[in-house]
Amino acid sequence: MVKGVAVLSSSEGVSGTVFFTQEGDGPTTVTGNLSGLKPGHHGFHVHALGDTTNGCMSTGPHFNPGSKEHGAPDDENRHAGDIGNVTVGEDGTACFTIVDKQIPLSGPHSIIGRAVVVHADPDDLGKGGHELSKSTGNAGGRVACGIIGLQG
Ligand SMILES: [Cu+2]
Ligand SMILES: [Zn+2]
Repeated sequence: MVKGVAVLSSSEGVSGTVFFTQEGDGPTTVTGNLSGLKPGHHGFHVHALGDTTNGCMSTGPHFNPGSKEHGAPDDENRHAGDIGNVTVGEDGTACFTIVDKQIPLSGPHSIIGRAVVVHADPDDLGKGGHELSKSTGNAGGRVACGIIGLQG
């Protein structure tokens, strides 16, 4: 079992912790709690770089080792980092579990040392018809992020 964790911080009052576990070559389970977000759907991705020197802007684009287009978690054509949306309740918090096969915690496409990012707006999963739909899901600003590290 390999475990990872990311502590999210933000200049906009958003905080949270996201945990990752992977058994062998199986899927990765992502569980997390977030608070301080506006109610509704928020794009949630693994971005390529574990660099927050310029806040969430320096985490780079969506992790995309396969050079694909942006999509939904269950699409064949998606960035590895496209793990969809999180749903925030009226109290501004989200508690979620995501199971995904494209975000391993070891090997050449490991997400350890990269970043998770929460966006201001919903991810349209590549289907919104906006000029940004096929690159970012038109998910708006980056409101919180954290670097994914190995957890003991
Ligand atoms: Cu993102
Ligand atoms: Zn993407």
